[in-house]
Amino acid sequence: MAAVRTTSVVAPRPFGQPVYVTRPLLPDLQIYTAALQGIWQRQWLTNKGQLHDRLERALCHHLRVPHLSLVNSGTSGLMLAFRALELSGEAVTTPLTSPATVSALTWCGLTPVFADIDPLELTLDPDAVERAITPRTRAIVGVHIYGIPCRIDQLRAIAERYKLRVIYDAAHAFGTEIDGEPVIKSGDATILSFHATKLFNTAEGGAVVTQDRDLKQRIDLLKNLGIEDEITVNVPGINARMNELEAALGLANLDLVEPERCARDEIAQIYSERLAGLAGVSCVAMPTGVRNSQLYSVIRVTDASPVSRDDLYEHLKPFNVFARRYFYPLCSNFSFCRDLPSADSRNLPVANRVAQEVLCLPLYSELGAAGAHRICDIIEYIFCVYK
Ligand code: T4K
Repeated sequence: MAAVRTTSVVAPRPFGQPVYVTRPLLPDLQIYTAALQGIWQRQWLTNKGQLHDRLERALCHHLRVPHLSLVNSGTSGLMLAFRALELSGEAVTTPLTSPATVSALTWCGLTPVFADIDPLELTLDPDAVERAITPRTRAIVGVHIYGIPCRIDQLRAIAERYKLRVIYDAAHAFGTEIDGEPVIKSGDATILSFHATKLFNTAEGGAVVTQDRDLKQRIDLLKNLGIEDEITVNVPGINARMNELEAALGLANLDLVEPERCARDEIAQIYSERLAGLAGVSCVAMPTGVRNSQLYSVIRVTDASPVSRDDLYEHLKPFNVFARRYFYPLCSNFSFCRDLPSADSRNLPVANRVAQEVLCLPLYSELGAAGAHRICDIIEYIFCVYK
């Protein structure tokens, strides 16, 4: 840990309550209770209920996509996409992601092959992707990490050249647009997560988005145990159904998403204006033309900073501020991955460095501008004292 310097600067007061990296968006309880009353009356709890179908339609409209299959988590969405596309062999992916991406590949019998990331955009480096391709490669699995879109055009060109499928993990990219176009329209399939910690949530849940009606039908079949009718099952499926209580929450939350995103814009702006001046600190920014999903407010604390990322993370805790080091450690350093040849840190120098630098700061509307300023005061104080 960095040495403590004596200083006359007055320590900011700790928050009275824990300040987490995020808080779930929740509708007015009366609105949700009214929706529950309908569920109680219908006595229809899951298996393609009325609210499930209504939420699918509402999300297609909201996100401007033709087809979308609701599922019970982003992770199951990934597995369904891989199975529906009948993938086997190797898939080139990023190590800077949630364990979900790599676990889903592994559960589907696919071997993840890690490629390094772009040092600024933090998504897959297309040149590294191309170098990772072997005769066994069947897919590229890109992650729009922190809502930053992958280099879609370049990945598409590589996929066409090598006849590969492209699946995007857009767990962080609800509402992300590039020049006005929804990022989730790219690739053969894109998955979304509606976990409690996401901008739009159904407590647990997710979706698979595709432009291909047949693929949607296959996913709908697979998510319901492969059941075609009462006596016909021709493929092994899983239970990845979203239930009515989750769909009701989603319907009630949908109108709240845009105001929440705007409120988060203001908080992110405060962080970027106040923290960018600190030595060795930068705010991760969206490329030009990208509409930010505002899921995470990410700073990078580099070697040039007097306080390391890990020290800053620890020193925030006594102030009741619980930032998160998403995604440290890298997936390539997990015990079940590190023996893969592509997991060697010499193959992933950028990702290994970035994983030591990133810190997600609290970002949710309830924090307000005052809360964001208070967190900046605390960080400035830590920089002043611990150097
Ligand atoms: N792909 C990517 C790139 C992902 O990031 C994820 C999920 C997935 C795929 C898979 O999607 P899902 O299968 O999960 O739908 C959280 C989430 O559990 C996980 O969904 C998410 N990524 C990951 C980045 O973050 P944890 O272990 O950090 O969550 P937890 O419980 O520590 O929550 C973080 C903070 O949020 C807490 O400190 C407090 C707050 N919180 C959390 C919950 C659950 C609340 O205030 N209320 C809550 O109900 O994984």
